[in-house]
Amino acid sequence: MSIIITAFERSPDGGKGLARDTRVRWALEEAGQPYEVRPVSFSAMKEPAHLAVHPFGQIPTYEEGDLVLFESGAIIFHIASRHPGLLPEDANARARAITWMFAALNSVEPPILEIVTVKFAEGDKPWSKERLPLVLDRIRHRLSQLSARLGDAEWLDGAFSAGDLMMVSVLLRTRPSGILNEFPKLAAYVARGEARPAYQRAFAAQLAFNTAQPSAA
Ligand SMILES: N[C@@H](CCC(=O)N[C@@H](CS)C(=O)NCC(=O)O)C(=O)O
Repeated sequence: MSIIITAFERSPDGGKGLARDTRVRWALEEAGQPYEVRPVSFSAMKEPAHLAVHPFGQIPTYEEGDLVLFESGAIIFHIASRHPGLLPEDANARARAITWMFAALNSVEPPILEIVTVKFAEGDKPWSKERLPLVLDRIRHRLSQLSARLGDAEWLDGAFSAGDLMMVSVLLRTRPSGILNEFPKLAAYVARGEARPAYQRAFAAQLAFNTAQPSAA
């Protein structure tokens, strides 16, 4: 059954791989599943056809036969549940890997997303410049806790899992701020994730997609 995901027609990051289709591409590459990409423009995202697939008018989405999913966490959990390689066989190890997926999305990504809010959505507010250091300090606090837990381990809990895939994807979003360099263990962890052949393929695919010449039609 063919898999179709959606991605920005042109990612605002110009192909740096920070849009959330990259993490879905990465999971599909780890699972060895071929997929197609349907580009969606910012305006099409808010129209009924896309809203029928994604209630909040966003990307990524995932279609496989009559299964339609949204939310990168749910999509990656689905891929990891259906194919070997992203979740351990042992039930307790599996539960812990899933815990790290939730931790990435619920405890680490929210403070990181505040950078975008303060810089763009609130950038014109008189208090925005004062707020930014507070936001960065909250991120530092969370990253120092994560770094302490990771320690010198290669991955968060034994072998690489969907928990690491999600955590590395979330941490990559701090890259434009440079904050990751303050946490050498986390920077090395992210570099290990980026070095995985499946990540390399996913990154190259989104880069090619975001830098392709628009068709003449
Ligand atoms: N929690 C959602 C967030 C989805 C999301 O924010 N997608 C962004 C792209 S990475 C988007 O579509 N932004 C455009 C918009 O919200 O209008 C997920 O993890 O999939």
